[in-house]
Amino acid sequence: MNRYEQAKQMFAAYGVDTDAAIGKLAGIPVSVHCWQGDDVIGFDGAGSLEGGIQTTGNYPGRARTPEELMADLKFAFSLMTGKKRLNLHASYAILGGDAGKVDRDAYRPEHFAPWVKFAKEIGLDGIDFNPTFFSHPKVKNGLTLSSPDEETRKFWVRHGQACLKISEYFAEQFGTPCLMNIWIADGLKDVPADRLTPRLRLKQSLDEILSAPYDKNKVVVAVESKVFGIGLESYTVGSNEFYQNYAATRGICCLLDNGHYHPLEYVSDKIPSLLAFYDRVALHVTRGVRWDSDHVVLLEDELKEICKEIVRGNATEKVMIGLDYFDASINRISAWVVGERNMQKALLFALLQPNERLKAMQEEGNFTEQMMLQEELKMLPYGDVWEEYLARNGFAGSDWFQSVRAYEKDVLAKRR
Ligand code: RNT
Ligand code: ZN
Repeated sequence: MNRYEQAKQMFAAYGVDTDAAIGKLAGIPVSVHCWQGDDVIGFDGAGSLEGGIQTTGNYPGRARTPEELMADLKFAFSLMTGKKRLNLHASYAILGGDAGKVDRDAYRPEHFAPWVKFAKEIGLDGIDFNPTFFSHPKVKNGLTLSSPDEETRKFWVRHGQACLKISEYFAEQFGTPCLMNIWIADGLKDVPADRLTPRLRLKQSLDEILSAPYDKNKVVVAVESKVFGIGLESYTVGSNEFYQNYAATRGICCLLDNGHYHPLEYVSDKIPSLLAFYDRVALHVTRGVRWDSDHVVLLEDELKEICKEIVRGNATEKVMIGLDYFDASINRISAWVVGERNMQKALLFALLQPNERLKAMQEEGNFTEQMMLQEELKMLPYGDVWEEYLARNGFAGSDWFQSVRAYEKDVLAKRR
């Protein structure tokens, strides 16, 4: 009996079907962020990353052009497992002859056509999208949609509307809904004199964006809250309460980024809270170290807990999983692959729990056995099931890191 057959029996003893788990895992889409490859700079002219977020490190090989980023993504995707989507930001527009002429408030689907072609060529499930409300000269005093300057505010409203059209285009091209996630950095460094007025303006701006016609079956709009940003420590206009109420009253959804809450608040607990009210919940899976640092996703307890909530809440089709991290201090391809594989590993871990049995114990108040079982389960041979999953998906015995090293030597190191 090989290791997988043995593992299969061990899990079966707990009532867990490993074959079913492997099959299910392959069908859960994960949206991979393009911005790990170029340190969140994009191609529409930004010289540096602004908006309270930061990449640190200067490991060689940052992608500087669409061609380089696509080549890196293609390679990284070839090493990732499972059903994958591409998550793009508006700042990754490929403007061609429109460069310097067309601003973000007038981007059109055609500026993203090369991305569609690329994603189709490598067999992705679809593209998700994010308007880019940062790293741009029209961010005024750190504000966009909540700006008191009407011209500024209107510019960013038009940007949001333009992005709805582009999102719809992505959905049509792939036949899968496109998640359009709105995150703005708007906030203040120091103690505000007025916390309400900017929020009222944000509410108005979002209403104006959503008043543009779009097909709700094609575009799923989400809003992403945050606690603070660098240089914006005292006040964030788009807070958790603001967006949750906004989403609930407007029939859109919330995006939870697990780097965006106070250290003892857990996204694993927020997911089921929202599932009690919403058809969909979107995620940015990241890893904050001390702050919203966007370190590479590791296989940690909270990630497993997040996945358990998705799986045992029967919500693999309701929770839209996206990754959001950017580390410039290590090989960026490796960063992409390690994080994506950890997402998959955590999902597999959750799929391999005897969830119904554990739930029944909780319902019966059988907490003694529930604790015992949860702890016993931690030592089962998950790795053997993971290896089988890899083998069934064409990764048998592959030393993926070897090829990353070779790519670094042949491609990345030559970018100076
Ligand atoms: C910032 C948010 C946001 C960005 C990306 C680039 O704190 O997490 O989602 O990381 O949009
Ligand atoms: Zn995020």
